[in-house]
Amino acid sequence: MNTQETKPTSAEDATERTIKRRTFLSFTVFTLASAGGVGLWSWFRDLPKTAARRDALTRGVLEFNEKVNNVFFSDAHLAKTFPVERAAAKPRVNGGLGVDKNYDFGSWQLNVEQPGGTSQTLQVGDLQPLPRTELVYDFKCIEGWDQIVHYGGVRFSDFVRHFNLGTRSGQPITEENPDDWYRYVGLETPDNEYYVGIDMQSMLHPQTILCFELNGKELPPDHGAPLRLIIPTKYGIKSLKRIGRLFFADERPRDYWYERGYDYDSAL
Ligand SMILES: Nc1nc2c(c(=O)[nH]1)N[C@H]1C(S)=C(S)[C@@H](COP(=O)(O)O)O[C@H]1N2
Ligand SMILES: [Mo]
Repeated sequence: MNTQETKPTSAEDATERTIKRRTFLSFTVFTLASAGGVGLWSWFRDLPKTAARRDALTRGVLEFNEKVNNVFFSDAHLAKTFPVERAAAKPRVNGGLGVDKNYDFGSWQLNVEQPGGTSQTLQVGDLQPLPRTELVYDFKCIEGWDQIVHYGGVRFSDFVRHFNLGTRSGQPITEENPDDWYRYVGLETPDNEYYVGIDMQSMLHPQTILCFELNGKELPPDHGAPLRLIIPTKYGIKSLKRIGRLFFADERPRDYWYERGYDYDSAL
């Protein structure tokens, strides 16, 4: 299958490129599927009506399906995961901005804001109806250390779909309507001391989670209780602990470490 593409010349916007590549891939597969369908059909029609004809058809279809599956169900973009036994028993704590030990947890709520002023407040219990997910992966800090950690929570992609967030039209977010997505998600601690901005494409990655568990237990305060982000496609600086505010935007949200000279995307 010829899915050659030209290398992007500008490093300006990775999201745009990923979306374009996806659209291009879907289009290519669709075109090949249609063309392949027509080609296969005339070839099949011209075959003598025998068992060979049936077998050839089945074989052709199977081979074709295999190729399509390779494009859509490839897990090459997923972060490597590990057996739970490999996870650190006492994960290291790093970065205490906005995660004061004396925080009044009773006052916590998640403020979710969409442009245009619509907002809602949520509690961790509101995430209960969503499918729980676990992730054991190698967490990487930009300072040069890493460790395998076992997190639990809900997928951000399930979260936006459940609460119908993230699109300009108010329609549910899907892979088919990327032009309708807000381009960024901003996250901030309750005291606004630490804050990050992340492109929507990365937020919708199947391993990006709103996390409330560590090693199968309630997330401890210094790891960001009651709710933190875990985003394995980025360095640890983006995995904001203790989310107080979550908002959608088309402009890049402010980002604590970007303001101090780090790369905005901090992609791995
Ligand atoms: N609120 C908040 N979140 C934060 C930070 C921080 O200083 N404040 N530091 C980040 C950095 S640099 C890292 S490496 C991870 C560390 O997460 P951990 O303490 O759970 O291991 O949290 C990230 N999230
Ligand atoms: Mo870090």
